[in-house]
Amino acid sequence: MSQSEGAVGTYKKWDFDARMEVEKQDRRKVPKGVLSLLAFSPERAITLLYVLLALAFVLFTTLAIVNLQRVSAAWEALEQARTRSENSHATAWHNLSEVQHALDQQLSAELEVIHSRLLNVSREVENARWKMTQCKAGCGKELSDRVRVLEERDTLEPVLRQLAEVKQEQSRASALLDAALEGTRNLSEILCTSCPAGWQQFAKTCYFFSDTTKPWPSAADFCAGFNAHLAVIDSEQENKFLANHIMGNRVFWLGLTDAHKEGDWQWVDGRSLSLTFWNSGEPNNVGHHGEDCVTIYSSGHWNDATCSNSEAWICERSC
Ligand code: MMA
Ligand code: CA
Repeated sequence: MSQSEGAVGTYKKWDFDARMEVEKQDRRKVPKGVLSLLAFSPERAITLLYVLLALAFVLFTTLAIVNLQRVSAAWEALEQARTRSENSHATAWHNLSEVQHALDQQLSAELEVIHSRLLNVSREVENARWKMTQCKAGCGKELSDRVRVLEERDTLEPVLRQLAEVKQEQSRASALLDAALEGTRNLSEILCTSCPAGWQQFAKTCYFFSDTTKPWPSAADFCAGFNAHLAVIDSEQENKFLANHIMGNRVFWLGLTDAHKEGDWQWVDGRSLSLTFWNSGEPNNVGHHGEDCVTIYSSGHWNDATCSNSEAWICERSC
């Protein structure tokens, strides 16, 4: 044995020893059952392989069968869905054709109506055309007749013109008459001769001072009976004129009232109250019934008094 061979032999021995040691250690680690399984001969290994192969085959077959079942179930569901879809498709198609049929019928009925109307219209057009051809002869005559009438009217024109002139003359005369009437009215106002007996005249106006007394509404009625109204004062001169005709402590109703609305004084002729001669502290609307009618004192001052009081009164009317 060479030196190197000796070295190799030493190495192999060492290697074998080491492996034995490892195996010893492994045997110590692995449990006993597994150890018995692993401790098999080549024949037993082949048998085990076959068994494993058979097991794998069985597993594969089972899986294949299961999958096949699933596929067939899915296929069946698909088939059912397809049938359902075909059915619904057929139903929809049927419905559509029915609707179309109904529409067709309706349309043809409407077309029938339109057609008959068109026939009527064309008949009417034909009629009108016929009438127009007929008219060509007759209407021409009618037109010339009308022209003749218009021409004849020309002969009336001078007469109509005269009539217009007469009308103008009449309106001129009426305007003159109005002016004359206005003149006489002014004259009568200036002369103012038309105040009734017992009435006083002041500035183209007649006044009546009563000797008796009445409540305000009756006094107003009395004046109306003479085409007059209770006195309405619209100047200081007028107020003074009336006051001068009042003797002593007598008072007279004036045509001033707020009976319709408290505090809203109005003259009986509709004029609004602007110039006033209230006594100091008036109007005070005293008493249970209030004071809605106005009297004048000899001083020329006014007082609101109860309308149902009996007082003398002054009527007024233009001359
Ligand atoms: C007083 C005064 C007037 C009132 C009368 C009622 C005499 O005057 O109060 O305002 O209208 O009384 O009689
Ligand atoms: Ca008063």
